[in-house]
Amino acid sequence: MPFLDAQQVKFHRQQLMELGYTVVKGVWNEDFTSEMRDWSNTLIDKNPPDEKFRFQGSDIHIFTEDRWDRRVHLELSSTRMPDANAARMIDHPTQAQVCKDMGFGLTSAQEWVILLSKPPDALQCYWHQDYTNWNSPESLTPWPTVLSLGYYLSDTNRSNGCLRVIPGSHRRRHELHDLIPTPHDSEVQQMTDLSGPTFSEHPDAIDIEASAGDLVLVDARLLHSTWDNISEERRTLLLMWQRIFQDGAIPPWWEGELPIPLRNLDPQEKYEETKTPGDLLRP
Ligand SMILES: O=C(O)CCC(=O)C(=O)O
Ligand SMILES: [Fe+2]
Repeated sequence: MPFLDAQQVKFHRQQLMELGYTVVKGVWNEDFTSEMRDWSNTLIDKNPPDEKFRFQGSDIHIFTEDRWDRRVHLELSSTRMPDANAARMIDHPTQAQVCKDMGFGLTSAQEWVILLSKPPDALQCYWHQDYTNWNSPESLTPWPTVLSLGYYLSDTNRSNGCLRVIPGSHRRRHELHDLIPTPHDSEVQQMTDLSGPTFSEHPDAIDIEASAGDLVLVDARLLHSTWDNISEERRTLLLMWQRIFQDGAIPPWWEGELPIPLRNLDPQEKYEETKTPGDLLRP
């Protein structure tokens, strides 16, 4: 049985394409959400956050047991471990149903879940985006090709470090693109002066408040950051990545024009990866 009706599908697709994000309410039920909350609390208590990741909080990668068995370079540590819950989240049946309803087609899911937990008094995250294929015309697709699927384990708002985004910045250059350092590199991780644009309260930014168990879908190209956590509770996010519409695939439900550079996209051609948008991204 579908989770989303036709009108909801239209709404969420439109938001995802025009704004770069959408929130599907109540995908994890209360039981599953509270089970993941208890499990993640134990994990975080055992592996307290490292100061190096002060803009993320705890940054723990939990691998499916299959992926862990195939590991080559991975070593067990306080931030890298296998757990059966990873597959339960990645293969969650309601999430799979939402992806089916949305018409995401063939998806390729990363085989680990990222746990990002901001303790009380944690700093905000910096403005960044998480896309790495900016040299390719694929970076101009109206639909996402790299998508994060996230669940907050508490209701989020400005005072406990909710997500904030620049709507539309996944497809249009925004002034922040040229004012911020390369995402996740040591330069930004080591910043101590938080008064500049990288940590600014930009007037174009909006808060995304989610309830515990909502599915927050974000296009990897979207500029985002978080607020700091000034509450007394930790704020935990469980995040998964999926690739969709790969190798030039066009969603069967897409009815608009294709951006010109995309019409000639050769899926065989390989572009050098870069985390920084170049000339292809226009205002
Ligand atoms: O901690 C958060 O809410 C945001 C984390 C983030 O940057 C992301 O989801 O890619
Ligand atoms: Fe991010």
